[in-house]
Amino acid sequence: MPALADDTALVIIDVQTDFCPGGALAVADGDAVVPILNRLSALFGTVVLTQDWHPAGHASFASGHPGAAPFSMTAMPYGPQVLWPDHCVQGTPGAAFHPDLDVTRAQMIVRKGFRPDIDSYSAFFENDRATATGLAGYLADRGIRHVVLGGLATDFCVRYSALDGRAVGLAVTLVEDACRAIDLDGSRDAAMAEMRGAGVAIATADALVG
Ligand code: VGL
Ligand code: ZN
Repeated sequence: MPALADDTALVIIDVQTDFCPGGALAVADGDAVVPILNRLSALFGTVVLTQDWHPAGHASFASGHPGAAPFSMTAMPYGPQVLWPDHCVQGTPGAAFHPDLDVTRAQMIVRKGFRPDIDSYSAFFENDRATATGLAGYLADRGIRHVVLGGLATDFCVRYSALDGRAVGLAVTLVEDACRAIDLDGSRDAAMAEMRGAGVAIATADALVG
C-alpha cells in the first residue's frame, strides 16, 4: 500500500477540543489519537484538517428543539439526524483544534457544518448528501488518489468521510488506532462493517508507516 506516495494525503477529521475529554461532545479517549496523528502527519506531503464549525443555534443542536434530549433522533428535510449537545461553535475554545495536535504541516483546513440548517459529518458532502465541501476538487487538483484517514469520531465524521472518499473514487485507508468512536447503540461496529464493505482498507499506524 503506497501510504506515503505523492498521490496520498493524510486527512485528519475533527480533532477538536469539544470532541476530547472535558469537551461538550467528548469522545471517550479522544485525545489518544493526537500523538499517533502527529507522528503520521510528519510523514505525509499533503495534510488536510477538517474542523466542525457550527453557528450558534445550529439545527443539529438538541437545545433548539424543545423537549428533545441530546443524542435523540429528529427528522430533517434531508433525512434522520441525531441531535447533539451544543458543540464546536464557531470561534469558541471548544471549536479549536486540540492544543497538542501538530497543525503546522496542514495545508488545507476544511470547515464544515457552517450552514445553519444542514449538518455535515463528511469531509466531502454535507448531510443532504448533495452539497459539496470542495475537498474532492482540491484533492483532484493536487493529484491525490488515496486518502489516509484518522480522527474523531469513527462512527460519524470519520465514517462518512471514508464512505464519501470511496464514492468520489479515492482509495481510502482508515488508521484504526488513530480514531475513536462516540458509539451510540453499536454505531462503532456498524461503521467499521460499513466502511469495510465499501472497500475502505483498515490498518494500524505501525502497519502503515512502520
Ligand atoms: C461529529 C457529531 C456531531 C464528528 C461532529 O466529528 O464525528 N459528530 N458533529
Ligand atoms: Zn458537529
